[in-house]
Amino acid sequence: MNQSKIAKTDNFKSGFVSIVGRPNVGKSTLVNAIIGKRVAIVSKHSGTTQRNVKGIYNSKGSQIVFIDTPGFARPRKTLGVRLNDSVHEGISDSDIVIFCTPADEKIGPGDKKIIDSFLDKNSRKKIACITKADKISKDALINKIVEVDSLNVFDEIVPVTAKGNPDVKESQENQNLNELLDLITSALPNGPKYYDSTDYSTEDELTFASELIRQEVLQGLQDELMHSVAVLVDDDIVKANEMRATIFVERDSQKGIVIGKKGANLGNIRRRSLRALKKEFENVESLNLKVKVAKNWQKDTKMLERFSI
Ligand SMILES: Nc1nc2c(ncn2[C@@H]2O[C@H](COP(=O)(O)OP(=O)(O)OP(=O)(O)O)[C@@H](O)[C@H]2O)c(=O)[nH]1
Ligand SMILES: [Mg+2]
Repeated sequence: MNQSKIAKTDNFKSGFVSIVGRPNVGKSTLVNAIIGKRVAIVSKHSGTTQRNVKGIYNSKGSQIVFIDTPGFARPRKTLGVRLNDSVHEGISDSDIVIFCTPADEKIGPGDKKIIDSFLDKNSRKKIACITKADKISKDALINKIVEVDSLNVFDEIVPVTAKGNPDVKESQENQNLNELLDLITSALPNGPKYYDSTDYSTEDELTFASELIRQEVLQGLQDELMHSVAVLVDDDIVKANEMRATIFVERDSQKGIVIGKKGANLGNIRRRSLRALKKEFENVESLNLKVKVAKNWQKDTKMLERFSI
């Protein structure tokens, strides 16, 4: 190996950064905006992310692996317990913890619970991101920074705005993401490339395709119902032109809602999903969607495993 190559490797920074926070605070949107691609799905509902999703940021001198975790909340079913376990796992696996809290909401007991879970891990650098900074005035943002600072927990506090779904043109622009990246990079140790520099996600194609469809199912649903939805793409078909997938719900009545009057809702989901899938998978030409009832799958460990949760 020549000298210059050794020197370069010596200066290379890399590591793992977990993104934690209550549900719906903008964790997945932040990761997508940093990576510049859709790594994790986003919705207006709490509880969208159901597993740790890794997004990989590659630059000349660094590789940062972001671990987007599910929103941490009081668990009501086995699903909720699993989601919280994923958050703890994400924290343990990381060099830096980014705690997200939205600009337009006060810090509450839900936030404190999450902070407690990484507080004892003194060796980790702790960054607070005040998300959705576009939602409040500059003056209000200063007060928010003071509120977060008074917790005496964080090494850095960064207000950020992250553009939402990469497919939707929204009025807000990304703000402070480069500053955040600089802070992270300077705090990371020298290390190896964990993944190939062309990788930006660790999700396999099947899971990614299922998630794209789930995002479209969630769009029109009420909050209560969204937790009951899971999607599985038939595994032998992902490389073929015709993709087939099943939407699972927990009860017959929910099946009716997802299908809609004369199948109208399912038709819309299918159309939107196909559009999203075609953008990511060149070969996909058609999508066949079925809706099935899997009674109480949120409490069923075997089903949760089947859905990779
Ligand atoms: N105005 C504004 N909205 C945002 C911003 N970031 C996220 N959002 C919106 O907040 C909602 C929740 O975003 P997600 O990224 O799904 O939140 P999350 O924390 O990953 O949620 P869970 O996966 O449920 O824990 C979506 O409707 C986003 O479009 C932002 O910077 N500004
Ligand atoms: Mg999320």
